[in-house]
Amino acid sequence: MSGSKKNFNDLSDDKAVVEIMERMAAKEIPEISTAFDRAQSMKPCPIGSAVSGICCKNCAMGPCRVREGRTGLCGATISTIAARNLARHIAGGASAHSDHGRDLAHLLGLVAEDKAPGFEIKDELKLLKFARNLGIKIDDRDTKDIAKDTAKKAMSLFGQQHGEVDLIKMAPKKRQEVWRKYNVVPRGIDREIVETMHRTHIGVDQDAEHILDHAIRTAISDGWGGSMVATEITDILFNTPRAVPARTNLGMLSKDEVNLVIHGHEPTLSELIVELAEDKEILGYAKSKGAKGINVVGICCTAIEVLMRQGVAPIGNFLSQEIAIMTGAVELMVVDVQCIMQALGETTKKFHTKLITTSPKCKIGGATHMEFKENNGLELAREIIKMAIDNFENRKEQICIPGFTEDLVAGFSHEYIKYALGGKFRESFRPLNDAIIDGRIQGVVAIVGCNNARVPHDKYHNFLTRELIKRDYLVVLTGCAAISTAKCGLMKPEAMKYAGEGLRSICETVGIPPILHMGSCVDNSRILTVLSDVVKEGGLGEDISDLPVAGIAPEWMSEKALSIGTYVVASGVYTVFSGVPIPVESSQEVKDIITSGWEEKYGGKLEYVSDVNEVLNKVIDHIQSKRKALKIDVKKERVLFDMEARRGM
Ligand code: BF8
Repeated sequence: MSGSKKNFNDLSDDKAVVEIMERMAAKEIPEISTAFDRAQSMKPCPIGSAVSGICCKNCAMGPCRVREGRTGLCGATISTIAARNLARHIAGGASAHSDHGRDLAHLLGLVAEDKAPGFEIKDELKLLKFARNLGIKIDDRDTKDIAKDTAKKAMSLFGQQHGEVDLIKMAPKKRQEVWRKYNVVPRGIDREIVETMHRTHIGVDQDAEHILDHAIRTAISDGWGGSMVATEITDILFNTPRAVPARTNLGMLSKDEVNLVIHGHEPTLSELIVELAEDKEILGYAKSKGAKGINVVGICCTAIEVLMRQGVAPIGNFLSQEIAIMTGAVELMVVDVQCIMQALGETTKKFHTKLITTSPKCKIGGATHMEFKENNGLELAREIIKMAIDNFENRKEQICIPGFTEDLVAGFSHEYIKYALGGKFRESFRPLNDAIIDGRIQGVVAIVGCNNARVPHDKYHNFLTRELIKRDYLVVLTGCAAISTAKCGLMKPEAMKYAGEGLRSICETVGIPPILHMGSCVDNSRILTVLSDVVKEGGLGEDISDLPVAGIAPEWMSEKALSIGTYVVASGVYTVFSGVPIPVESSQEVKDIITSGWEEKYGGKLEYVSDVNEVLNKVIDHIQSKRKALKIDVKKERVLFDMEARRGM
């Protein structure tokens, strides 16, 4: 990698990542091609931008590159192609989240039948709550019977052909009515994804708005369906998160312990690895090989799952995955699904690091495949840890672990936020609603999504978070955005000094940081649950679209981000994408549909804004317009009553 020190700082906000790049430039570590390099040496294909036209490759008469005034060979217009492409991306994202949810529902069923050694139901209360939402009979039935029926019902939501996916009833009544009015209530999760593929096949749905309404239906089946199933069952099996202190960044790699990195999205095998790594016998084995212990750390959303429940250190987000290997200190990286760069296969070859794939859905060249099945989790976890230990002696002397770490507090499930706000006996969102109404908190902004090698790493997440809390906007985060702000020190109670006076007063009273880590990407469903509860609490309108809230995906790159953005919009929230455009730039008609068109129907719009300062202003303007509509835009003076005044009341 070439470039001056200054350039490296321009590429990433993460000092640890910059240090590794500098050391590679100084030839202290082997030269490796990273996503940062590849982004510089290969420009993105310009097709899809407003000037170059759009590409349709859905049949073999093409690919057709269509510019303004022309159509594809079949007559498809720019708008039809743009809508079809966006719908397919959304289906891709929805399928990833939902397939993850399906696997957890399957696991819950096996746990209920005692067929998954090592796993158990850890949060019975959450099971009962979820079972009720699915219409399962509770009475005084045995927990395992309830779990069996819950798993069966959750599974059935995927293949359901008619009716409504039950979980949409978790949304406010008014929201459900909006969806029914526009006929976008999902009938079944898999059905909507399959129908997206069918409608976008050559010669089927050719009306951009009609295609995009189905894209909305598909996205709702993700947020209020597949993702909701994934989050709820993960809590049931591994516990609902509560505030948990932890540390982050590459400095959490250990120079004298076996470093085992878990990476991907599914918590199942990783939870077992984390638990087993503390087993005395295994620790003894590690010591017999010269290591002081076993250090399990994580990357991306698998890291977040085990952070939220067990305080495991997330050492980095999407763009840190290759960089972590380059420290030379990673004995083994075990991956499951999603956001795993194929480049890891080549990168790990240049170091002693072993790369292990475990999902039946994911193999990577250069990796060893050790397949996870629900009934072999314990043995597999043990085998993988042993493999990492055995590899410790192959570590070269020259390792380079950047000395950067940061404290953070994670674990803000919607249940924990409610508890933090009201205490054990009066848990409620009332204090949050009141703080928004009296203006100490101006609104809530969700900053979510990825890193993108075309965008300076972490910088947009961190900039927007700082600017928003300064102005009294509470920020909630998930996914790589959350890891980003944790690494820069904003996710700890001490960060309240950066918050405005109003937000700070709430954080001090409640004892929370000014930004709340709500989990992995699949856990954006938690944000939906909070929004519904805030509406139900009262005083801020009757629907999510009335709330002074907004969503931002500043460094997005994955199809999942597009699905999330779309279900958040469908739920009534203004959502801005930045960094790189949503792939509909070439069609003004489609841009109009997903902005003013969706706003008119669903109360939320999906917009791309390139300038990050403008993103900030637009989000603030939007929230202020919602405050105005709610008539809470005028700051009420706090009146302090003395005893005399009280007597006169
Ligand atoms: O699901 S934020 S880069 S890691 S897609 Fe991937 Fe994006 Fe990160 Fe988690 Ni989400």
